[in-house]
Amino acid sequence: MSDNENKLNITRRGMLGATATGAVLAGTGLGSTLMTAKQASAAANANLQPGELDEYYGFWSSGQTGELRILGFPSMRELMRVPVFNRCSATGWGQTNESLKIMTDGLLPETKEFLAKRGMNTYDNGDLHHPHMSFTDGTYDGRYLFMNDKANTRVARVRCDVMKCDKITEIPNAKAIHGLRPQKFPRTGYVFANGEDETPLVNDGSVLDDPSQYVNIFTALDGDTMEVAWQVIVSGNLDNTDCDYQGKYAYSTSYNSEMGMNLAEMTENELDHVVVFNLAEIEKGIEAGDYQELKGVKVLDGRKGQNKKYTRYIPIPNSPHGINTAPDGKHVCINGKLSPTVSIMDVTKLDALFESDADPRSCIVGEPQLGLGPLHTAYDGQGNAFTTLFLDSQIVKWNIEKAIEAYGGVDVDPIISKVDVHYQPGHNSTSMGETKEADGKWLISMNKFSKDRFLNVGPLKPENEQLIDISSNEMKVVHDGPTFAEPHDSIIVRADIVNPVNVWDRNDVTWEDARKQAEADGIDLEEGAEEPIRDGNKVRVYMTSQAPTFSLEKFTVKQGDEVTVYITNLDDVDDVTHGFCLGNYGIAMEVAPMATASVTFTADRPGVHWFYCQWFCHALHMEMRGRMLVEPQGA
Ligand code: RUQ
Ligand code: CUA
Repeated sequence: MSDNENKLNITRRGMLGATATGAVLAGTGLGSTLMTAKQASAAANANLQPGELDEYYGFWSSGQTGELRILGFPSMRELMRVPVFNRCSATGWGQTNESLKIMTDGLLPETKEFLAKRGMNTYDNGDLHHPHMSFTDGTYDGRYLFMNDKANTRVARVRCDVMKCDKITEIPNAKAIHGLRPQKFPRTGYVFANGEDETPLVNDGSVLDDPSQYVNIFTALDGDTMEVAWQVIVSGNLDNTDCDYQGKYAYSTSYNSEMGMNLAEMTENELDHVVVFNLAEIEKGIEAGDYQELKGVKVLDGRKGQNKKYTRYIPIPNSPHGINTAPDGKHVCINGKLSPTVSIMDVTKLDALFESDADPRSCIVGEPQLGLGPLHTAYDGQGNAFTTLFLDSQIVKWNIEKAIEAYGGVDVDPIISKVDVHYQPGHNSTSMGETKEADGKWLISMNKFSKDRFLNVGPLKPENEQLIDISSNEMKVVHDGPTFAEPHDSIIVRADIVNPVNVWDRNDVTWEDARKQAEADGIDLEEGAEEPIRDGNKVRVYMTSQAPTFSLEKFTVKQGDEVTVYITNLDDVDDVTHGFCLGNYGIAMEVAPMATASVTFTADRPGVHWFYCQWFCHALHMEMRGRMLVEPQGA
């Protein structure tokens, strides 16, 4: 923005009211002179001094990057990247045997076959939109994070004790897992996952262009085992999902109730819907055998017009997107996207929909007009809601009770204030806002475009996530946070809930296979072996690492051998991670304190090959290296 444009904006916004003016000024540098004392103190909190720790963890998705990111919040400092669906050069994720087991175990047999034909073990891309933590009794419990992969129809879990992915499940029958939420009560429990794209139920190529045979699938996984518990066939593309604080219902927004195949067909209807899933009735249906088994999963029919007690369809204007349960345990906001409205659903009225044939709209108790392009809503735990307006590039703060009164005919305006964000926000998240412990301190607006907010880095620009102080009615943008592709969604979790370890437990399941193999070879992982163990053309090298040395300074194999290198890091000190990088072999991995990691490759290049520690560990880190000698074939 040029100075002239700023001046114009200030004048124009000046007429719209003080809130918008403040926001514009805050972005110009003039803002500092107008900062209230409260804003100054909030800004000070967000800008921590060196060495100060954050009050919250932020768990960020990364969209098409395929990883999970951990931020310190509110400082917005990026702390860690946890590879999940992607391939990671630093950690060896997607290459080590331990990560490949996690990435391949949960794939469908047909996918394994498909990938094998392409010479691949697993997909190396993903599209991770929605990270959410496991719940106990309506709030985060610090056990796991769950996340979706829209690109290759998977759901993953990250262990919060070590902050590593431990399970990835490919979802059968469904296509493109998008919205995902863990059950809030009594605990997780179920993880609900939406299939966004519709396909023929048996998708074997026998049906191509007969949309009447296309279906969408809603999936419940068991969060403890990461196996699919059941699926429900529904009508319409499923977008986002959430569930109640009572453990009775899950619900998903659905655009394209028309089941159209192109844009014109998909947006034809004025009303789309929310599908409500009755968990107890679905469990009864399974008990009673009212399902078909498809690819090993029990699939119930909850399509519109089935009139079974599994689902109800609530008409909502128009292509609703985000769906968010309020911390009051009663209200759910359904964001209209193509409609300027947010529909408020009262979960206490859902029983009646299933028991009698009440008008499905009877659970809608408010529908305020908030602005253009409402996508997602977050909460402060004090009865207020914050909705992103994609087209208006604003966040609107509004009061839920007032919106309900207005719907009942009372002449009140539920809108409290609006603030400009830069630019085009998708998700927003408040501190603890998707739990019953929402604390109303901070809001993050995840904006899809940064345009001119940062130094130009070429045609591909970062996104911009803006930190907003919501401790008063006037929302204050206090920080811009550029990010690489494309964190859709985030959660902000009080730091005391998350307690990762510093050093791995030697008994961890992660290297169970390595331990078994070592036992079979008569080797102790913690001691390593002086010589490679040969088993036909398979060779196993057992090494330990302790700064600044590997237990082997060289080992010899034959050209064509299938070599597995196991490394156990005996350093049990905070932050002494070693690595193993084998030069010109394309091999590299991380070995964290007290962990074992292994990698398998074919030694098809004869000669001397240096391996080195690729994670800085010691003053003699550069010297932490050794040689692999590969004898040429026939020698
Ligand atoms: S959903 S904004 Cu996955 Cu909104 Cu992205
Ligand atoms: Cu060990 Cu660097």
